[in-house]
Amino acid sequence: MDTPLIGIVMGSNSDWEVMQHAALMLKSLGLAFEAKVVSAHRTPDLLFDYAASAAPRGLRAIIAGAGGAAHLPGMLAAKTTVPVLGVPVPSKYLKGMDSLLSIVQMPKGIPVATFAIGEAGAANAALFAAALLANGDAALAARLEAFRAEQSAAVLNMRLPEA
Ligand code: RP5
Repeated sequence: MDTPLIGIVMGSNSDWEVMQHAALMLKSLGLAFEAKVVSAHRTPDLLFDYAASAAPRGLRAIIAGAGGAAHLPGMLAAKTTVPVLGVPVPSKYLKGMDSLLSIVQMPKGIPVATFAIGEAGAANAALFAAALLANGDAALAARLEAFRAEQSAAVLNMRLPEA
């Protein structure tokens, strides 16, 4: 098993349905990652340990997903300078608007890169993490280019039904 370069964390296993899209994208790009449940308010000590160990363990980015009053990405970012990519997970009552606003509205000084609510945000966070790492990895940059080319080809091949 390769040493993980990207950490995917989420506040609950109920977030996995969304966050698995980050994992699937990293897998398809051949990037080593780990995925764990770390809750900001239910396991705060684990959150601190995870953030403290991230850089020494070689993590280059952390993709953090949470729903509701989503403290996880911001608190991780407060405790490590490893880039934190926040994914707002849809919530039952406010449909993820609460998650989005709590992740995106970080006060000045502690940045969290915030992505779209839900699956698209999870997949895009993985693509963004890959782009960060591709700066120093030509093979990964080529795999990202290939992904883009396949995506373009799929759209160019789209056909519409007869009206
Ligand atoms: C947050 O509360 C989690 O990120 C999750 O989105 C939400 C609900 O958690 P569960 O009640 O499903 O464990 O902490």
